[in-house]
Amino acid sequence: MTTWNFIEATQSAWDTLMVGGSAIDAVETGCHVCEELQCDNSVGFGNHPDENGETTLDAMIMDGDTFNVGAVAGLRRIKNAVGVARKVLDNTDHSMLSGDLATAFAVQMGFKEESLSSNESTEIYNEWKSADCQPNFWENVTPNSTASCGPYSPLRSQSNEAKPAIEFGGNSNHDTIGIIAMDENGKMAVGTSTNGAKYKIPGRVGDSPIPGAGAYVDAKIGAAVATGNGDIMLRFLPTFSAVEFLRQGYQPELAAEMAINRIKVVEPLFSGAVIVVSSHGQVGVACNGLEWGFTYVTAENGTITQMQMFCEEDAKPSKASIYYQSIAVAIIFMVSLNINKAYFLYIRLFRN
Ligand code: SD4
Repeated sequence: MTTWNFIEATQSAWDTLMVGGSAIDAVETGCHVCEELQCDNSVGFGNHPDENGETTLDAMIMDGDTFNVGAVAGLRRIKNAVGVARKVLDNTDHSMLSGDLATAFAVQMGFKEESLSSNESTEIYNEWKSADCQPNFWENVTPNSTASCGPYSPLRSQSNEAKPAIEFGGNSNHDTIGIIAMDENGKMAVGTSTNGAKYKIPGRVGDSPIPGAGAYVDAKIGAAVATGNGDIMLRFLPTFSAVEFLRQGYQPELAAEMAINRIKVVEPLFSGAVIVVSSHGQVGVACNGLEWGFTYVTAENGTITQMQMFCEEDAKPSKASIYYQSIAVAIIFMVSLNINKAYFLYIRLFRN
């Protein structure tokens, strides 16, 4: 399964499994296809420049049997970020490398060092500069970051207000690829690849390379991948919590909803989605704050299917309210011979 409408990536991951590749191979291939296709401008080189005009990449692969992770964060000047993550997984005892030193590792592993800029990223950057660097991710700085470019200095007084998640950048900032693959032996792996948030402050790392945030897998239980506002998501570890909800016996649909709801309670304007697949292959998906809904792609028995859903914006009834409503129904049933009394009890429970 993949996030968004990344059909070619899903197809290539499936094809990899069909020729005997492992779940990890499938995840790597799928993510890399998206890196080459620059899926939705959110994956791979040549888009989402940072404040210096540079595109940098985050990627991760996780093995559901060993819990081993290979990840790169803020990778510079290497196009195949997921390939480098795979080398971290296969050729080191580490889990994550970052920045320029990840680039040096990649070069040592045989990857080509090259610019990740394109005409498009340069144009986006120039337009952003001429629009006084709006929008941006700065807060509590001088000069006023909602009106001018930097360099900024910190203001003495700090605000405790929640960050306006809605300003993450609209739908165009939300199209990271996350893949869950299961091979014929039931082995599972997950992976992500992204160029992160457009206009990010250089050095910013999102959720995608962080295990438990962008993706998580325990092959005996299931797997989850996430997409959306990584600055918020990595604080809540939604993919870890979704897998833990599965472990507690919740169905994938509920596990996905509960993982999203944990974020939503604190950050109601948060935008993002979580896909959950149990070790039995059942799927659950939930999203929040995605105006156009969430698209995902499944591959099952060779059939690639694109699915579309809209996010549930209304708060779900709490367990307590479901409990009280059940009691009310029971009372109404028991006293159904006395309609007036039932109505009175119902009003007492719900109108107070
Ligand atoms: C990030 N989560 O770096 C990523 C952005 C994204 O789908 O597109 N997610 O915050």
